Amino acid sequence: MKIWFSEDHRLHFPQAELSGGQFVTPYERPSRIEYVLGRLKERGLKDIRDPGPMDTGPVGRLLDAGFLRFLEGAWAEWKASGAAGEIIAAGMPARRMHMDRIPRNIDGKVGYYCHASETAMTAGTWAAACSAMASAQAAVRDVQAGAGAAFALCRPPGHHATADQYGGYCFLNNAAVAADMLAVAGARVAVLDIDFHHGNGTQDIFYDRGDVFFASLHGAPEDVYPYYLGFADETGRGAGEGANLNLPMPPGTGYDRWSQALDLALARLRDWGAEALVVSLGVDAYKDDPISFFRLDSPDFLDAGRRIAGLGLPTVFCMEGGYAIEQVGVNTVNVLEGYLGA
Ligand code: 5XA
Ligand code: ZN
Repeated sequence: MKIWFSEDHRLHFPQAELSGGQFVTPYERPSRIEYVLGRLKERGLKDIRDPGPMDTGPVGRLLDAGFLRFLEGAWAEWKASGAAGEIIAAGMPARRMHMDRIPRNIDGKVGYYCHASETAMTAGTWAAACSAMASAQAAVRDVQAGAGAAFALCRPPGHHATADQYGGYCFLNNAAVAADMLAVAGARVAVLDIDFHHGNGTQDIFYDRGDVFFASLHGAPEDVYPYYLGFADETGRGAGEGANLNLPMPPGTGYDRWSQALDLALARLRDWGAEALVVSLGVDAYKDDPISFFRLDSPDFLDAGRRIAGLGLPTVFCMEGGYAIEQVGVNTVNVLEGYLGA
């Protein structure tokens, strides 16, 4: 299996995350990736390649043009406004305010294009986000050329980013663009999101579409971010009705219940007739993850990989979350090894 990865992820390293009313060092930090790379090499998965530049075509086709322009130019505009620190959204349009008028002021624009203020942007965020997207795109091309599977070691992650908003550590939705590239080429595509957090961005992007099925296993939104999406009764709309499956689970969920949910999602994807698979591969369902509340253990990720392989589909894995830093490598590679060994 080829691994697509860019060193440019390091360009995104904000110093601040708003957490519990304090600024802390972000949980989503470059060292996470070092642990994944280290474990990949330790386990003989050494075909690690640089993806080259992002292909702007598929990104521009799926995501909002104004949002992309904003992300690209935000840092320069922020600095030009005299702001001294990192870009952090201070206010967002709320109930009964205008959602459709884009402010001229950069502080207002940041709030307009952001949905969660824990996520800071810095000088290198755009370049890093493009490099993560390039990895996802290279993995798609790999699978389209006949590889059974490919792993995009994306950082920053993507599944919370919608077509026109960032947040939850995500700027560009890598998995969604990967799925869209596969769908545009004619496949019925399933996105299976096993990150602990609901992939609100991916769901939102495909909610009206009948050619991409989105299934997510996640912490119940009543209890955890993203809070306002990810409920079981969200089943898709219009042509997308029936192509969205949310399986929210409560605090303390262990592998027995989680793996039953996984089997249910896999059965639904199979019945729907998926021909290609994108896995949003987060490993924050791990028992010691600092911002999550599931109880999966490291060997469970091996088993999950085996079960996913049972679909027998060409598969693009895109890295999402996981913050128990030293275990992120083992848990991520366990999914891949479970898949490859099946
Ligand atoms: O998958 N998403 C994450 O791991 C980020 C969650 C951010 C919560 N504030
Ligand atoms: Zn997550």
